[in-house]
Amino acid sequence: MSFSYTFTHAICRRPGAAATKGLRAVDTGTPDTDLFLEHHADYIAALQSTGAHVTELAADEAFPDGCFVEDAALCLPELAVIMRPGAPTRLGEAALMKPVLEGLYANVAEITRGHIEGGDILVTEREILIGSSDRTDAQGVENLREIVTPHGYSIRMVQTPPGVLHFKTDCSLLDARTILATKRLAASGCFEGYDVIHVADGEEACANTIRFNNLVIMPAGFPKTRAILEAAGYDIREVGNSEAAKLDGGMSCLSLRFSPPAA
Ligand code: CIR
Repeated sequence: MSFSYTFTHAICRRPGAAATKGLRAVDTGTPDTDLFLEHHADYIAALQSTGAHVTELAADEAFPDGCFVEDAALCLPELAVIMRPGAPTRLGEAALMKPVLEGLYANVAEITRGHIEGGDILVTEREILIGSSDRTDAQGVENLREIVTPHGYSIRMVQTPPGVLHFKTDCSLLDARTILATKRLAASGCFEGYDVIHVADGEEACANTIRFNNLVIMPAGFPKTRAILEAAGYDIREVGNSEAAKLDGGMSCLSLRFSPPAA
């Protein structure tokens, strides 16, 4: 069983009316909250279709970006770690996630120094890759290293490309040895030792997909990359992402994916 892409559980949070005020690097329009909710329901249905149990948390209007739950925590088989988001408006999302994870994990640790957001963390079968970014700094990474090293994990700090929100904006794990990545990120050499599949030119916005059990869940509307992934043997499910994309969000951001330790 591969702990890096095989999961029994996921946690999502519904986007609220405040999503219209979510952070974005470039304003490409205000998200339509009804359509966002429709896409969100499709996303949850895709996760559930693999047999996973999905907890859907209620929207919290105090946090316009609260539906991007991935940034608030890191869930590993042995423990959960509450992150410390680098975006000031998102800091409180971590505290909101803590009691939820305490209900599922006996061991919930917390980042207390620097900043780190889950979107910058790619957990593979052999290591944890973390991209430094505007949201994730060396102090936060060192703090996470101290927490997870005793559990046998090794952390490798790499660089999120300039102008890219998160490391995983540009890459995804496809299986134990394969990563989907943009050419600009793969060119940095950070995936040496892995097999890399490049997203098609012009389709960089679909690099943020997720492998979730038997499925690769990708944003709708990237036919060339879909064809590449299908030819490589992956079972693809597309989910509409037009509204989350207006807030720089994608498939990984919308869930925490994990298998809690047996009680
Ligand atoms: C933000 O800027 O923080 C949100 N609008 C988008 C967060 C996306 N999360 C992710 O890539 N993990």
